[in-house]
Amino acid sequence: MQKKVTDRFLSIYSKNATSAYFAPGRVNIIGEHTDYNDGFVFPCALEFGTYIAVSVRDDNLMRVCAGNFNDEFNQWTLNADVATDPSCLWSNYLRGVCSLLLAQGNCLKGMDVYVEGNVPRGAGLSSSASLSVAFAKTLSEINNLGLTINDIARVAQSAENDFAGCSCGIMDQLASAGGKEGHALLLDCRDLSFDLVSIPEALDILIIDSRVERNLVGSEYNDRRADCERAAQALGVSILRDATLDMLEQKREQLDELAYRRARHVLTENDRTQRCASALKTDDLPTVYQTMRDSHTSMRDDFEITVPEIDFIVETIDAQLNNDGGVRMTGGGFGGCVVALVPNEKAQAIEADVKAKYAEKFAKEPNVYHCKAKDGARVLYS
Ligand code: GAF
Repeated sequence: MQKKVTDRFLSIYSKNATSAYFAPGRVNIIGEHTDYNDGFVFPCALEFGTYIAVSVRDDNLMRVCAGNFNDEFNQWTLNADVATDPSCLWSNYLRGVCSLLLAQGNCLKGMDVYVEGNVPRGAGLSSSASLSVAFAKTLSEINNLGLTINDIARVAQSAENDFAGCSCGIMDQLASAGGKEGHALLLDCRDLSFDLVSIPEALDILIIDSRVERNLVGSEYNDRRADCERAAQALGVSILRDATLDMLEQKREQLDELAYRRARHVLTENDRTQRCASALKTDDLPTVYQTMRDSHTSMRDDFEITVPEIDFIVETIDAQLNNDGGVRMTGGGFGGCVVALVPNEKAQAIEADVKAKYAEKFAKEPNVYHCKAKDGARVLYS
């Protein structure tokens, strides 16, 4: 892919790219819809991601071309007010990163840019976070800004919030910026501190894409955020991270039923996420698997973000695992992917079984990826 991107740059701009950068997509092992509640998440970076090839210009024009969008071009000048372009939605992730870095007082050089990614789109594996993180990393390196992992994640998240109209939390950007080969990140979304936890070599990370595209994610995602905010208010805290399960039970009468169940998911998920990460550290795999299973039940019943196809995949795999592996929906919900942590030797059989049963029930095959945790955003060459 790296070679493909630099070759495409040469044929599009008739000159060689002088440097290239990469940022990955992510999968979340556990900790769903907790990030925007200042809670805990446990994602890892993947092998798929966004590649960016660049050559610096001697003016202040930013010219970008996207391989995933039929080599569509977009451009803007690097002045104080870089605006969104409603006719070119993918460019807004890049425009947003530029705008925010300029607003922070940074000087940015003009560039010719070619972007192409291989994260499956619409599957909830963070193709958009990998794009904004890759571009923030690119700008940091080209302009010697010295952005840290957290700076890159923050700027990429703000670009998505303010320029792409997605009110996501910070998990995806942080995992993409700070991932480490062989590890998942236990991230505290309150202060963005993280702890790298090694994933045993003997386990495969299986990702099963239901191929149910997350069309409703925008409105449903925002509804869940609103439910959480309403719950926090009724509990007398500014954010659910500051609430406890005891508090939730004591004040149950003051919450509507939905707010109560949404809050119960978030509070129990924070606890499960920390227990899962600690258990992985001490090789207590039964606890890792149980927390994943409980997480799925909570997302299905309390947070109500699963769909029948996703529940079917989880139940099918769980039946095969016989308590020797964990499985749950991953990501924002309403379609997308299931993640399973399974012993290497079981992975092929699980894939074959779930493909056959899913195809029989839903008349389409899921896409299955066998993954390992990989490094986060990086320079490919310069
Ligand atoms: C999406 C969001 F972008 C993340 O910030 C996170 O909230 C996730 O859904 C749910 O855990 O990926």
